[in-house]
Amino acid sequence: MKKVIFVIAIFATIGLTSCNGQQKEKATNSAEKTEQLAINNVTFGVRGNCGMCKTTIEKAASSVEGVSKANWNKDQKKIDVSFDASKTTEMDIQKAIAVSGYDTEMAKGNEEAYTNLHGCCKYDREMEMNQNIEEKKDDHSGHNHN
Ligand SMILES: [Cu+2]
Repeated sequence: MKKVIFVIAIFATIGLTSCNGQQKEKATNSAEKTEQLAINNVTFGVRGNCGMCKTTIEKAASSVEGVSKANWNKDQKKIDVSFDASKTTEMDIQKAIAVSGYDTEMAKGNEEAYTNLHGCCKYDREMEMNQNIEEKKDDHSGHNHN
């Protein structure tokens, strides 16, 4: 009888061990998911004129560690950025763009860098940023039933 209990105890131990193994695997998976969730997609206004501006702005944004995607829209004066929230912040990205001479919603373009921009890139510093987007957002909130 004691022997039977001993055998059961062994099997129970094996069962627990393999169960622990599975739990570890699950934990790893959820950690990966959390990492994926840390990718933030943001859109903010950036002033600029042309394709050359686009190159400079996107290069500045992409140079920030953690930024995986940067796409500036010439017509709407806005940029779509994807970044790893555990490595950088939206503010840091806006600052990096400002250092390259371009005004963003939250950071004013560096004066010296602006002066050194190509003639066609010297954008109007009063230019409206993030065009159309704000209107769309306002329209949308108007339809909310909250
Ligand atoms: Cu330009």
